[in-house]
Amino acid sequence: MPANLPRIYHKKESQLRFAQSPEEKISIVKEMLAVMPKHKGTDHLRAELNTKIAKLKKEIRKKPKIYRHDIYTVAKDGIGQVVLMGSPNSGKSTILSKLTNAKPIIAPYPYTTKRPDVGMIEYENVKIQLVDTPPLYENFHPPWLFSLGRSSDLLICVIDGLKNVKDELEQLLERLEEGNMFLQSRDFYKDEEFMRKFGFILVTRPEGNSLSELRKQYGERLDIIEFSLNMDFNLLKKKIFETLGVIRIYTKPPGKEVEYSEPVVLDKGSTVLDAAYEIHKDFAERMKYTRLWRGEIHSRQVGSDQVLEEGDIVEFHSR
Ligand SMILES: Nc1nc2c(ncn2[C@@H]2O[C@H](COP(=O)(O)OP(=O)(O)OP(=O)(O)O)[C@@H](O)[C@H]2O)c(=O)[nH]1
Ligand SMILES: [Mg+2]
Repeated sequence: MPANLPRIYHKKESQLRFAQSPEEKISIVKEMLAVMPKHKGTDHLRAELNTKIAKLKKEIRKKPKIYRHDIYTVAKDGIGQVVLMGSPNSGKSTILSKLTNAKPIIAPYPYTTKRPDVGMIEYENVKIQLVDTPPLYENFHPPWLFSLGRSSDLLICVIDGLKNVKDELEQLLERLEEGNMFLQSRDFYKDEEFMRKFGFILVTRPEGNSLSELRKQYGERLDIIEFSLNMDFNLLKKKIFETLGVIRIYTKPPGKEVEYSEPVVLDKGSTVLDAAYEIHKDFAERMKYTRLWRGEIHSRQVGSDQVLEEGDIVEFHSR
């Protein structure tokens, strides 16, 4: 019997390849187990993953105690976790305070933020989690900070426009590579050596600095956006939503109205089956057939492998 694993499982599996600490690996394997359907075809894989967890736990027990608690994790919330990273005093906490209701400490001197601060971006009918982090600088690469970056859904790197932006960006990208991350836009080529991290660059206080040279050099790989205190923050929120690479679909219980206030958020390219899994694992397993409404097209019955688009309405019929 084939395992028939959902898309989210494969996404986690590729994350596991780049994980560095055993703690991070355990948390990814646990997520893989949580999304795995329960049937005979997955019994073997389930056992394998449980053995893997046991081995990793053994590895942790062997490590000196001091490292064990050296990890700050941020539980994901909303439709995606966006992490701000960058050098000291670049404006990360300022960005968090402008896009969300969070009140982080902002100060005109570096090394202000000591641990992750979290806020929620409200954009149309969705909420996106934004995480501010301590600065990333030479000789300070706590494993938990890289781990947070890797597990994020989107990485925004912040550059201080008062400094030499080219040097700043170069150093930042190098540091990310030390953490196994390659920052790029969604449509850039696939790099196999590092984990592809989708995101963009925000340059704060860009007034005195021309970004045209920077864009010439990095523009194909990365979007470079100017941040200023009087910009239209809604445009920035839109950019964040769009770079998350998700679609919103709506469900319609049979015989009832569409639930527009509660979109189901899926990765682009997701199918009807992925949508059912997102709602509930058992639900996906009981699915009989699905009707789809798209734009002007009247409803039609579709298979579980139908790829969904932004704004689709689905009506699941279960056994
Ligand atoms: N004018 C202006 N000032 C900014 C901007 N972004 C940040 N600042 C100022 O720069 C200083 C540092 O900002 P923070 O938001 O604390 O920077 P940070 O990156 O969180 O700093 P660390 O937590 O130390 O890494 C503060 O005095 C901010 O008011 C900006 O876009 N324009
Ligand atoms: Mg800060």
